[in-house]
Amino acid sequence: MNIHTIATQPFLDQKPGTSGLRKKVPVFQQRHYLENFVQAIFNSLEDFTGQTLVVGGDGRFYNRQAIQIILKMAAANGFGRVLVGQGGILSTPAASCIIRKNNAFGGIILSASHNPGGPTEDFGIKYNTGNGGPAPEKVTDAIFAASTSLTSYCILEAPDVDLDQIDSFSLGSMTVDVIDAVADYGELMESLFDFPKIRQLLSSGNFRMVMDSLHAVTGPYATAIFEQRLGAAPGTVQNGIPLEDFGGGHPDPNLVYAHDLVEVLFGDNAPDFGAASDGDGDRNMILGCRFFVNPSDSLAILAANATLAPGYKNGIAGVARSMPTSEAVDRVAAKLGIDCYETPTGWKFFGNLMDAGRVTLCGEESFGTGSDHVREKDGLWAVLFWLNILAERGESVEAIVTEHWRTYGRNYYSRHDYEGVDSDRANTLMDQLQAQLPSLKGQTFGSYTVGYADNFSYTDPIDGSVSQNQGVRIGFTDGSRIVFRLSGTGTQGATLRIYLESYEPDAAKQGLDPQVALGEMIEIADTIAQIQALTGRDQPTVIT
Ligand code: VG1
Ligand code: CO
Repeated sequence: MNIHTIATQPFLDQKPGTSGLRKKVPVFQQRHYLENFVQAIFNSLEDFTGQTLVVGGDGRFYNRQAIQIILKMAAANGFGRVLVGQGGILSTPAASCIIRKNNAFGGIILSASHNPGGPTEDFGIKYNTGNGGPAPEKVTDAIFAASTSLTSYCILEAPDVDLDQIDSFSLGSMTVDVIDAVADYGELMESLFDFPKIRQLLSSGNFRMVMDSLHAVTGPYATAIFEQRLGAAPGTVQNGIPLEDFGGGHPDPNLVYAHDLVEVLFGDNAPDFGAASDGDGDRNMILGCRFFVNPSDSLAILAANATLAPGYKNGIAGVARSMPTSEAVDRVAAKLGIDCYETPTGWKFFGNLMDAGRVTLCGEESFGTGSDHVREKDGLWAVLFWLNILAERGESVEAIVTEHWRTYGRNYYSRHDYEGVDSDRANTLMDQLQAQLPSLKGQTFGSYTVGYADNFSYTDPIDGSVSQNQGVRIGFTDGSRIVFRLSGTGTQGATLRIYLESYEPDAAKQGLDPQVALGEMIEIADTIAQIQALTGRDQPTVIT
């Protein structure tokens, strides 16, 4: 075998963020850059000789080249077998499913999720452990440590593998199995949801849906599941061919970036149901006819209606949400008498809770929902869950959501993002906030009084690990909240996220536009954090 050990020098910027290492493509194309990070992953792991690794990505620019490098490095480092999705494609939840189903040692997923793709846009790589979930902080810390002291990496000299044929190949003494990217995942979905009932709904002629895959990874999955298995009309899936640059778009399922879908669902003769997913297929946006479902509400509604889906018919063990996610799901958990956990932002914090059987459903305000069927958030799973609920209840999306508010009260919610802010300015803003924390409690702003102010710290109840500085929280005595944090997924400057929430129990006051309902909160956030003055911006880049 022709294994080469290549001398290299560490790059000092390979610290994984909220979800793996994300950089511009030209950064990854630097000599040895990707190789170093992959070797750092392998160096941080133990006892994987002869084991199985799962590899795939969201199809963005540089996906195929990166996979060829990873395959040859996996062979040189002693893996026994690699499962790779056909065409190099695997959605993030499908990769998680395949790792679990095959008892793989772990997986490498290539994606920068909702960030744009193309020769000068974003690329990313992350490692998932044997439970199918994103590596926890102790693993990502070990990878980073390994990356800073790397002196060489190992790679097999061999021709490229044909990623387009479903077949087995030998790479040195390792086997590469190119597998159907959709089959296992589709089977798992069929085991959780009532496919005959959803099929009835979709083929009844009285129900129209549109799924926008935004030219990203879910195209083949959505077409196979909705159009082929569930009888939705051909053309139900739009922008269904994965493209290396996502057609020039931003594969982010929100009201701003999924504008084509929004136009359809808010236009004349709008269909009953619309959904979109992100670059790597782990996020979802749910729309009804002229109606937007806030992701925090979506999590609460799935929890409240979970037993309508066969996979959850015996009830759910508990729920978890990231700290900035609204407290809507907490109210459902209280009513169901189950535990509700509050974790830092990022799916990696849910893994231990799911592995321990403490929670079944998890969610984040950032259009992420999922369950213990895999260990990643799962966009199409959420869409199928909604379809299952709609098929069972026979009501519109809007009717289901407004009825939920009447029962539990409405948590008005909005997130304001300031993207591409100068890093020094953003850090100054966070430092000044931090400095104010001890004196905020008891202060009154307009009609609101601060009940607590802190920087969120999380102690994992399973392994006791502590994660500090996870976001500044300012809670008011009436239950309203403002949260400030800096993004850990961006690749340019800093992104400041401000999360705003208030609670309205009175059904007569639940129909407001959240920007109006939260108007005073928005002003208070600016007063306390001096957002406009410090960022130099007079409005957010994205409001969701
Ligand atoms: C963002 C979201 C977070 C999500 C993460 C990865 O992180 O806020 O909720 O888990 O993206 O999602 P940040 O640090 O930028 O706020 V994905 O779909 O990029 O894997
Ligand atoms: Co994603």
